[in-house]
Amino acid sequence: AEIAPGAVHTPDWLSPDEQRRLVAACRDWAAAPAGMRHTRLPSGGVMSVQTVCLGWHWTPYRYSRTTEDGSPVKPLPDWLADLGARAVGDPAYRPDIALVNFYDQAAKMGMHQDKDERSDAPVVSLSIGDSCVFRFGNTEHRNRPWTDVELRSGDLFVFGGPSRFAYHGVTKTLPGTGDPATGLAAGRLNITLRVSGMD
Ligand code: MD3
Ligand code: FE
Repeated sequence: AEIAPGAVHTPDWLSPDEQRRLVAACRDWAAAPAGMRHTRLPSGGVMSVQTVCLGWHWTPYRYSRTTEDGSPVKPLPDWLADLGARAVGDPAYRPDIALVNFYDQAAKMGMHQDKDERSDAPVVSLSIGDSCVFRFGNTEHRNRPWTDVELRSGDLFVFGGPSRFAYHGVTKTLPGTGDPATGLAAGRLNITLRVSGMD
């Protein structure tokens, strides 16, 4: 379903097997060094979401090849870039950044734009575990109009064209809605694939 020009939601895109494989991979990626942590904000606060980055490390508001403590960022495996190419239906799409977000039952993400990439290539989003309420806004400001969409385990979202720089966020997760058979007993995982536009 196209919820806005360039914003395409494909429910149930990942097979149960692919979801299990991704959960297992996320467990490896979450391990130190360069593992999962609450991103520290310039304000002094920390994000409620926990994140591990592959390819390039994101801190507000730039990408680098090393984490805060100087550890090298984990590589983005070819099989994950291939999955991204399949998601957008273009073998030439080669993401070199993956951000893996983990939401516990209290985590949310405020309305923001993703502008730190130097590319307007699409962003691919994959969701696993508990469902969430995803808020898709407009390109002007973080306020209305927006559309709330429930994202469930296995769902794919591609944000390209005019939707690439739209404000978006996660207002809440819906605890207990995930299937433990994915290997995730609780919480929500979101994997976004992006093109950095950097060498
Ligand atoms: C629309 N993640 O990591 S995924 C993020 O569920 C982020 O963890 C949310 O927003 C999550 O930056 C939302 C959907 C998403 C991701 C990136 C986008 C929508 C987007 C970039 C541009 C436009
Ligand atoms: Fe985002």
